[in-house]
Amino acid sequence: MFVTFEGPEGAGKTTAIQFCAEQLRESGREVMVTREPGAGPMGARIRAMLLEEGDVPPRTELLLFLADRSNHIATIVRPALDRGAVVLCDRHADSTLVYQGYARGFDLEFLRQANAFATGGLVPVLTLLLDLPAEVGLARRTDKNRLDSEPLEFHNKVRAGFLELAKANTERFVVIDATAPREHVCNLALEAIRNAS
Ligand code: T5A
Repeated sequence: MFVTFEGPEGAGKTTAIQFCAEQLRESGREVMVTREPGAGPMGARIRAMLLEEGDVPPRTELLLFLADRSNHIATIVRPALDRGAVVLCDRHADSTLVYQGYARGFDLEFLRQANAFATGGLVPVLTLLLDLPAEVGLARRTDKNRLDSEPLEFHNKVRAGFLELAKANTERFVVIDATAPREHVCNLALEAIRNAS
């Protein structure tokens, strides 16, 4: 079962994923926690190029996210799904539609096709959108990466883009108010995963 967690910066995805993984493991499921960008040795190198370098031209940025994704799906996610594991992934293809599409301005249809190429057509069963105002999430961050430093207007477009995707894909999106207390957000995420299992 492939579950993705999406949302603006500092929405609490990592926190919710750790909680859900622990709870699901306690009930006997094999759970893989992973993320984009940055899973595996190649992913780690791509992540450093993407988030720790100075300027990265927008087309290069897009291609690096896609390269990370294609490697991640082929070498980590598919094998885990084939074993029957629950895969909890921190960001995936919807982040490309939102950050590189809604916020940077690349054509959405082109990005959909590029995502399908990178994933081989794999689509999550469930996408949990942890939604909150951009400034609330940014204020929670302690260590800033290259994309955090984009202006607030960019991050507002990110939030609006995610909400638009959720509205257009109600069959797999569940939107959670990420301004709620941590325990509440975590429990709602777990409930949504259990309902989709
Ligand atoms: N990106 C990514 C693209 O542009 N295109 C793509 O295709 C992809 C895949 C990745 C960057 O790359 C971009 C998006 C990003 O800019 P990242 O470092 O992986 O960067 O950043 P994030 O995914 O945004 O991860 P964050 O660590 O910022 O946020 P999380 O994981 O959502 O938040 P979390 O759990 O670490 O929590 C942040 C803080 O808030 C607290 C936590 O304790 C922590 O201190 N917190 C709460 N506080 C109050 N109330 C709650 N409910 C809380 N939940 C957590």
